[in-house]
Amino acid sequence: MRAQLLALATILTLATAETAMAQPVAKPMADMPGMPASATKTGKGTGVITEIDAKDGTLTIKHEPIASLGWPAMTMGFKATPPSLLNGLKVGQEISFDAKQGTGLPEVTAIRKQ
Ligand SMILES: [Cu+2]
Repeated sequence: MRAQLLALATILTLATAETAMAQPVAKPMADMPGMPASATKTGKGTGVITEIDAKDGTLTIKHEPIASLGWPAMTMGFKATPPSLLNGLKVGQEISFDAKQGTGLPEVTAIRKQ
């Protein structure tokens, strides 16, 4: 009985760990499995700005899936190219944007207010 409980606890722990790993988090796409960092790809997306760092020229967007990039819906960080794209934007704003994924942090190359 004790061994069975132990096995059950192990299964639950593994299941919890797997669920935690599936949660969308803001991080470079290069860290994500199945996303090759070699070729540069582009795509258009829509989403909501959840964070802006004007000093670093970066922003975080909770975006809808972008098929051409193979991205599911998630919240992730982008480099604004150029950083002036961030001018006049606010957290909570709905935007559409052009994204570019090369090596390193994905870039946003155009932002349109919705
Ligand atoms: Cu993403």
